[in-house]
Amino acid sequence: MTVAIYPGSFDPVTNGHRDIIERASRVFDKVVVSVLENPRKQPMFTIEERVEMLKMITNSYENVEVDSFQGLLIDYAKQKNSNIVVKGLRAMSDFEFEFQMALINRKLDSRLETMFMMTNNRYSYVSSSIVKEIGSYGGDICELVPNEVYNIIMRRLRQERD
Ligand code: COD
Repeated sequence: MTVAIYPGSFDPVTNGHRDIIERASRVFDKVVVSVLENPRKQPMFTIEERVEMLKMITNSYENVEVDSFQGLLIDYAKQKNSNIVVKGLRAMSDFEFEFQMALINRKLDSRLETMFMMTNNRYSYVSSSIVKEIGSYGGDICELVPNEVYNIIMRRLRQERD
């Protein structure tokens, strides 16, 4: 059984993330979408909130699990019996960073393969930061985030503005 890990911050989840999850679920037997608990970052949504939102948008996919992790991705992948990491690629700017990450991860664990999925061109400009930026000025984010979590995200953005 091929188990792939799709790691990220998902702060918050966007339609770009959802597109990668959906496509990966058609390629691998199982996809574990996992939120990094990064003590060095100050996220807008807690780990629990991000996990919950991911669960809400993936509950119809039988082969998708949502989880969170701390520490190194290679250790987490081992724990999940996986040697495949899925990453999404938008522009060249993603490539440079992701290329370095893929090489570092393979240096740390030679079994680990990083598989890249090109963004869907409908979402190539979408990122969690853009969602937060637009939302913080009261702009409409309805085409950027999944319908199921739109209200939750809007509520938090409004609270941050007030
Ligand atoms: N279209 C396609 N893909 C997208 C889109 C989009 N519109 N938006 C985001 N993505 C992809 C990103 O390219 C990324 O692959 C993934 O979705 C998650 O994105 P984010 O922004 O939510 O998450 P990141 O990039 O902040 O996540 C970083 C990780 C958590 C993956 C990384 O920091 C990590 O693995 N950390 C663990 C520690 C470790 O092992 N580090 C490596 C050794 S130093």
